Amino acid sequence: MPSLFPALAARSDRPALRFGDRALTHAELADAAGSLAARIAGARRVAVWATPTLGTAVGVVAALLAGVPVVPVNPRSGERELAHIIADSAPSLVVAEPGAVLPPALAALDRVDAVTVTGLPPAPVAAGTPEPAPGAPALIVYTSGTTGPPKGAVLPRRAVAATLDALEDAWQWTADDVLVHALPLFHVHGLILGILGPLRRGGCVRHLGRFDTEGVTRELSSGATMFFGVPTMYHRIAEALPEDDALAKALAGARLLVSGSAALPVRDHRRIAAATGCRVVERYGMTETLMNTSVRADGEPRAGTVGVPLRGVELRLVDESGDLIEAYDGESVGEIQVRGPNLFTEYLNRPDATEAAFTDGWFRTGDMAIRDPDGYVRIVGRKATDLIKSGGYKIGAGEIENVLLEHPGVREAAVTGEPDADLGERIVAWIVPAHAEVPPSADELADHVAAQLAAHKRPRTVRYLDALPRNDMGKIMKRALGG
Ligand code: MCA
Ligand code: AMP
Repeated sequence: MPSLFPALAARSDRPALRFGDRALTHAELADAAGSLAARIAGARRVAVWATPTLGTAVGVVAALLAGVPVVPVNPRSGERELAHIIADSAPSLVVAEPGAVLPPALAALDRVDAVTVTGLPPAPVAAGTPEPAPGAPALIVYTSGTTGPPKGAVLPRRAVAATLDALEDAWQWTADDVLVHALPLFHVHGLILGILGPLRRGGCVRHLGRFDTEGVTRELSSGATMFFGVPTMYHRIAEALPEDDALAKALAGARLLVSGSAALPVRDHRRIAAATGCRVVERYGMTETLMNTSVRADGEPRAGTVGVPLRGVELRLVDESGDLIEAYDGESVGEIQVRGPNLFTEYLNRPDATEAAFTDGWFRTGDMAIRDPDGYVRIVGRKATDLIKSGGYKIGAGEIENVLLEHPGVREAAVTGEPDADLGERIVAWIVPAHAEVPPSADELADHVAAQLAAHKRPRTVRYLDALPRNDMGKIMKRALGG
């Protein structure tokens, strides 16, 4: 397979990565990642402690150059989540930013510090190592399901290349583009699109470290051409715009504003367009499929749609009885199923889950959609009510319920998602306390979930009940809770 990063081999002197005041050109990245690749070559798998730093980007590129599959790890993972990911993916090494303090769950792994300095001698690996086969695993990205612990989606090198090249086509993405974003680097959006995307194009990414509108304004006013964000970020931008002329001006000058990971409400689309004259483009993807559809840079922007299938992606709608929906009528609803080179190969160690995810070679996304007469796809919901999208993160209700039930103050627990203007959905925990007179506080339960799973999985609202509504079979009726 041709190189994932041609600009590294070409040793271009153009900027590649910038995190705060630390930056590397493509040639410098080739040397830094190349020397790190030489140290990790031959490892079975490498965990990357995915802080939003230069070291993470170099570590991931190094592993890809060395042909070693990468497991990006949320540095805010709680104990249980981290233990599961490490046990399941069994990496032999962990790459981390120099100085990063790692938790005990990673203590047994050999640690290699990411190389981020400039002025290194040209690295042999970047120049000479043959590329692994297209089907070889590039990354294993963990994603939540409705129940149980997260599953590791094994993403082959072919999928990374195919999705990034399809986006080049859809967005007219070139080496002259400078992307700015503030997304976490342990998911597809921030890492594959947001870091590997610009590197594959020979362009540049500036990462803000954390999201704020000042950073977006600063970078888009000083050479950045594109911004990627989740709807929560665009909502915060829309809220800030009436009072912030500099932000409006900066966004108006952008070549492309892209939203994804969850639906961007039409109201926020409209507020941003009205204040900046710039239309946000939505694209639709999934950890397992990478990107499936997008509004094209040269297409008609239409709020409330995720555009058309990307080059190479086959997309079909299937109704509840399994029949194909042929109509492009703007009203027939079916599940989105996809096929193409952008897909994952399997869930790691989960042949049962992998088999259940496909039907006749098509991947069942669980997302429900309609198609407009001109092929634009509109997502209208999803099959599983036990999946919550909060801040763009996919979160399984069952995983949180299991952890809540382990708290000594909790007798019964149910988790639902409720509409939230900022997060899209907010996690709500419905709790029957073990002792009604001393219920655990909302903060205590949030801390408990954050410490075991991750901060973004913590309940934002806790409601106390005497009993959970159950049907005759004893199953919790979440609809009666409003979930
Ligand atoms: C708060 N914090 C806590 C607690 N409470 N930590 C421990 N225990 C607690 N009880 C900390 C948080 O860790 C965080 O720290 C800070 O307080 C605020 O956290 P939070 O409230 O979660 O932040 P937020 O305001 O809700 O964040 C909004 C956000 C975030 C920035 C938009 O949701 C985000 O980054 N979303 C991106 C999701 C994403 O990339 N999804 C892609 C997956 P600190 O402030 O220090 O961080 S989907 C995907 O990849 C597919 C393919 C696709 O289509 O894109
Ligand atoms: P994840 O598993 O975290 O990769 O999240 C994938 C899910 O995010 C998809 O199945 C969709 O439900 C949702 N999603 C991603 N992009 C969009 C979008 N532009 N509009 C609506 N939902 C989206």
